[in-house]
Amino acid sequence: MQWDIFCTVIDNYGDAGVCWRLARQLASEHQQTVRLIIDHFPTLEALTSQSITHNTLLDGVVIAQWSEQVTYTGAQVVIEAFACELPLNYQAGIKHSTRKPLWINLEYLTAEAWVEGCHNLSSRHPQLGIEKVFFFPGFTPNTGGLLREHNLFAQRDYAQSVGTLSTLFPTVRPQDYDLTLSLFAYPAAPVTALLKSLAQAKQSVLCLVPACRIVPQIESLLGQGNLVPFQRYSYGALTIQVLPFMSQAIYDQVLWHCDLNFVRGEDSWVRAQWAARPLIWQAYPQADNAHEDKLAAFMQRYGAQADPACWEAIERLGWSWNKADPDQVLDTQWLTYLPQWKTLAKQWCDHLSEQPDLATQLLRRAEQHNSA
Ligand code: TRH
Repeated sequence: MQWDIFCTVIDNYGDAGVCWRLARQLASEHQQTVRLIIDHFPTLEALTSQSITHNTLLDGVVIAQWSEQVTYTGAQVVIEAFACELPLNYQAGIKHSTRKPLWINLEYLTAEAWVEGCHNLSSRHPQLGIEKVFFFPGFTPNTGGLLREHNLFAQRDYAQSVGTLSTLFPTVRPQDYDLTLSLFAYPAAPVTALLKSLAQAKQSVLCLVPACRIVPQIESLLGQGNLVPFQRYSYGALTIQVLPFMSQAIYDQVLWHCDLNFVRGEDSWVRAQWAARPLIWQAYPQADNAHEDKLAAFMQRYGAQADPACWEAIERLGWSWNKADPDQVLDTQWLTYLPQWKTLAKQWCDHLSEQPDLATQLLRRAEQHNSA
């Protein structure tokens, strides 16, 4: 089938990150013909480490520049990611087509229970008279699932067993430290407090910081500006290394090799779950604090099988990270629970992987539409 995936980049990397993974997986694993229509090539260039121009073919996906002139060329499936609103010209093309495509609005991920009642519902477009299906990714069998490539765990297990990080980055040496963590966060996070607490830990700690907007906080903590990527900076028991922004594939490997990953938004959050390593999720901040409901819903699922004492420490860290509470972040009790937390992370990953993945579920939905 021919798929058109539309994506607008609101801010950050998540919208493009999700759409790119989905597009690649549909093309490479499911042999679909995929066009990704996106309004900001630089974001995609950062995620792929490739240069992109209009109609670049990358990993089997045609990448096209979003414009109001994009035409409908008969795709059987149209994905409007995160309610990005299809160009009017394209909508008119659908309206006049003889065989209507399956039109899907792909929603943001949340662990909240209400999505089960809304997943796969459709509503008729008032002007076009076409059904639009609302597809919710999620954590339970009654949702659309999560993006997960079929060979992901084999790659992860191999990389974790041989330790591929120092091969990729010779100066990044987790093997020299008791503990390695990665820190990808929004600037509101209490980064300084966390690093101060780790500087006093009994263990030696390596903190990897992919280029993001928390770097200025680290520069003030260290009292130096312009931190050089890969250079090691010491702060008490802590060593800090800033990493340049990597392709998704390489960032995945960083996650696989850390003992704890701080992640954010949507896509890095999912990838950290597939890493089967402890994670702290920072939800994308929303004006009305709606993200706190999302965090609570996730925490409830993630911690359901955890030992209560271990869970109390994890929960405290998770909430204080999201609520930017430096006093609570200073409590490093969670360090003692890392081995149990690792088991929990593996069990959680195994549990989630029992669900069919998002691309497969979309494909099934499209096949159903086509045969109707
Ligand atoms: O960048 P984000 O904060 O994106 C957010 C969220 O998706 C949010 O829900 C959305 O509303 C907002 O964007 C517009 O976090 P996220 O979702 O984790 O996306 C980051 C992407 O960047 C993810 O695909 C992983 C990738 N990445 C790399 O490829 N290389 C890197 O070095 C790093 C740190 C991340």
